Amino acid sequence: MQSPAIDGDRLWSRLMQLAECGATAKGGVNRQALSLEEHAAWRLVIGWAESAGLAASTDAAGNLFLTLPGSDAEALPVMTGSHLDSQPTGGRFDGVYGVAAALEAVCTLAEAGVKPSHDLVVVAWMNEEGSRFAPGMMGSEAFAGMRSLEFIRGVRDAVGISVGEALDAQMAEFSALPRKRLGFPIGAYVEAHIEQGPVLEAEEKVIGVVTGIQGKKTWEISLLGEEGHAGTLATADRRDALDAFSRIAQRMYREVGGDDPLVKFTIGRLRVEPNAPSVVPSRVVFSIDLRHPDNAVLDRLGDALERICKESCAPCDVELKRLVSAPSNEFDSNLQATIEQSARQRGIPSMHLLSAAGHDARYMAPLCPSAMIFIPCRDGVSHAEHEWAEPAHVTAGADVLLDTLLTLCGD
Ligand code: HGY
Ligand code: MN
Ligand code: MN
Repeated sequence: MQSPAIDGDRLWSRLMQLAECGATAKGGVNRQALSLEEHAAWRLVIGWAESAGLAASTDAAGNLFLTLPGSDAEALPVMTGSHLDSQPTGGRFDGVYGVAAALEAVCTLAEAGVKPSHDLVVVAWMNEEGSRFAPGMMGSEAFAGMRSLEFIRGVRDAVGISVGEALDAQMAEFSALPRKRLGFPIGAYVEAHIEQGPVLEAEEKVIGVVTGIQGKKTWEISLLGEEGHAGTLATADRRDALDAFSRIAQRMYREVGGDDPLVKFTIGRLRVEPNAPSVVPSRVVFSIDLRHPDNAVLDRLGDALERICKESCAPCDVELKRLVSAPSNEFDSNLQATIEQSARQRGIPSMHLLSAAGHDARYMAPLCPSAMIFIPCRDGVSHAEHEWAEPAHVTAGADVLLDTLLTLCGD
């Protein structure tokens, strides 16, 4: 069946409206997971979905589903979407593009009177970014049964609010939404997303057929020392947690982040306590985000990071909390071929590439045939307020997504 044409102007307008939910002064967004800003985005997408005849629902992990019912009750749903939460200095496209493009594709079908054989489910995953609540990808991991609801609900943000409390507030705010059981069978999953890297733009391609997502490990590491008077406590008698951190960090940057350009090593969050100019720091808590496409290298470097902590923490103590350990994966080759064929038939230049950024699709891949469609972003910039994508690319990605959904439904 020839795909009906998506409305690119409507899609762009909706992306710009969603960018108002948590808009920052510099033109980006700060739309934290389970925040009032994300609730505002929920209300927009639910309104658009329901006006096209889709049914909105949620689950105990705070995921949002917008469903166009299919004709074959036996057929497993086909799912597509991404996330609505952002980084604190986020852009207008990371995550939200995948939700808006999915909604545009499915609404286009609904408005054309197409009744797909399979339920088509648009999803907005809870807390993909892991900014307010770490680790990220809580909604998709809970859906996939890879993280317990108990663990998730117990995680607290910087001001002590737990995911459980924020989830309960969201459920109260959207109490009219029916609840699906957490983790229902799906037949296939496709996620559209900006590349968040420079490759497509450099190669002058518009569609990225994503082969997989590189591996990732994250930790929260605490160094435990002792408060002391900055003016009276002798250096030799100090258990200075920040001094220990500086030794450990320097070794990590040198010995792990060093010469292999494929290694992505980031210390993105650092908390010093009591964080007072005249007190010797007693506690330092910092994050580590380590990524590499080769699983054996990722494991080896992860072990090296933990060894460095233990070797260089004295006279302080160290606590290592592993948060994520996700190997590199491969997406379904048939789905990749479907995406590539759609781009070719539409005369859109495409290429295969590995995703350097993480996505919820990683956790769908073990459940069902899964794939991702990338579009370029300007200068490869993301997780920054000046993140940008071109309207023509936004439309092209949604067109290819629509073709892929129709192929998955056998329509
Ligand atoms: O961190 C990531 O790779 C994703 O953009 N949250
Ligand atoms: Mn994202
Ligand atoms: Mn992101």
